[in-house]
Order: sequence, then C-alpha cells, then structure tokens
Amino acid sequence: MNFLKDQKKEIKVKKRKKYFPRLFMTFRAVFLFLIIICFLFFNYQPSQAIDPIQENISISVTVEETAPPTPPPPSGGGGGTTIPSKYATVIFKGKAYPGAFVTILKNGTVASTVTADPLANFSVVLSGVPAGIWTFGVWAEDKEGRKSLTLNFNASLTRGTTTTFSGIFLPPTIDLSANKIPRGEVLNIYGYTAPKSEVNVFINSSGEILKKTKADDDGGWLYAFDTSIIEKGRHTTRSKALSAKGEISIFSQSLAFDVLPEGTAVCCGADINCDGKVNLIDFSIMLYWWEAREIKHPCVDINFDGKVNLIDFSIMLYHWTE
Ligand SMILES: [Ca+2]
Ligand SMILES: [Ca+2]
Repeated sequence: MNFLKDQKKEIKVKKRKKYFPRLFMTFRAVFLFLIIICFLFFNYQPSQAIDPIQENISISVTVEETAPPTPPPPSGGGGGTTIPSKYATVIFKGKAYPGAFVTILKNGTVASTVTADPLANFSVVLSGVPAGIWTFGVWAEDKEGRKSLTLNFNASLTRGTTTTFSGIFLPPTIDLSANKIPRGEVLNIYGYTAPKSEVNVFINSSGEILKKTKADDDGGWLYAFDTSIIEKGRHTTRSKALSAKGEISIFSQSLAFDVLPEGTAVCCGADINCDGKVNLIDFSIMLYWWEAREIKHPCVDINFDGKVNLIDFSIMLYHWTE
C-alpha cells in the first residue's frame, strides 16, 4: 500500500514538474505580449502629430502633352496636319512675398521675371524650351531689396510636353537689427514671407532654440529675441515658413550675430568715438586700424565685416559732419 502511495506521489510530483514550466512559459508569453502592446501604444504617433516644419518640402511636378496649336483652316480642299511642337513648356507656380520681384533662371541665366501679387502668388510660363536636361532656379527679392536663397530644380524635358512645378514656396527673407549686441538686449529678427504664414525662427546657440511668429497681411514678420537666454559669443539664426495653406519653405539664409558682454557700449556707426560728430578724429582712429589683421577697437569696423577698409571709409564719408 505504501508502495502504491509512493508511486502516486511520484507521479504527482512529475506532473507538477511538467505543469509549472508550461505555466511559466505561458505567463512569460503573455507578459511579453503585453509589453509589446504597451510599447506600440506609447510609441505610436499619428501622422498628424509630426511637426510639418521638420518635414522636407514637397513640390508637385506634372508633365502633360502640350496642346497642339489650332491648325489653320483648310484652303482649297487640302487637309491640314497637326505638327507637334519641337519645344517644351515649363510652368512655375508658387508663393514668394507680396510685390516680390521673382526671377526664373535657366541653366544659371535669367529666363524670365515676374512680380508676385499682393497675396505673394506668382506664375511664370517658359515656352519654347528645347528638349533636354535643364537646371531651373527661382529666387525673389522682397520689397525692401532683400534677396531669397535660390530654389533649384533639375528637369528632363521632352518635346511637345508641358512640365508644371507647383507648390513652390520660396524661403523667407531675413535680416537683423544688429550684428553685435550686448547680452540682455533685444535683437529684432525680421523679413518677408507670404501673408499670415507661420515663421519658425531658429537660433543656433549651444543648442537650437526655436521661436515662432506670424507674418502680417503684408507678409512682414518680426521676432523680438531676448538675448539674455543665450551665452556671449557668436550665434546664427535662420528661418523657415509654413504658409496658411500648409506649404513649407526651405530654410532662409543663416545670419550670424555676436552677443557681447552685458553693458558693452554700443558703437555709434561712422562716429567711431561716439562724440556726436563724424570728423577727422574718427578718420584718424580709422587710419590707425586701416587693414589691420587684428582689430581690437570695438567700433572702428563700421560695417562689422572683420576688415577696416574702403567700405568703412565710404560709410564714414557719407555720414561726414564737418
Ligand atoms: Ca566722432
Ligand atoms: Ca569693415
């Protein structure tokens, strides 16, 4: 009897030994499954959540057969035949700035110019373009004379077709109220884009700072940047626009500026010693640093281009007071 009991116990123990690993495996599988579900859930981001300003721009390109010209009416009973065009047509449609002067380049030379309308829209048709591979460029100048970067397109054109580049959105123009500014003062960063666009202003410091502003009805935009949040030294800024219709521009030019120690005297332009006059005293200071390799005077380089030369002298002459 005892022998039978011992056998039953042994069988139970064996069953337990088989049962527990299986249970453990099941729990482990369920646990892993739950972890995967949680991971997918918390890491899933719907496409709408992606910041469009970080996405690449997208310009639509369509190619259609150019409609042949209307054949002349048949004369004397002869049948007219339609001859396909030997050339290609290229159309550029997009946004620049209100009243901007838009230039189209074809292999680096000016092919056409047009003025954008008050809503910043422009449309240019280049007809009679020989078939082949071409590089087209588009750039614009805002109403205050600032130029945009050039957007380039490569196109392989086939005779008798019309290629349309639409959704072009030129980058904003950008300017600064100062190239050198004491830390803590406000630096105005401004320019033009399409009206009511969102302008993302990037300041590249030790890290990248992103500020947002909105263009007005005239396309003008401005961000008053508080320089107390960045360190002394050289920084750069550039901007990117998102139009009211969702088009994204490429980045504007990158402009550099220097943040000086707090309380640094601000220079007075051509009046190098800041005495209210532009005269021989200023000129003598300029002569001392003329074309010097290292300029230690804070204000003698009037246009802050790192050189003291004829450009600074011409600025001084323009402001000469006596
Ligand atoms: Ca002076
Ligand atoms: Ca200079």
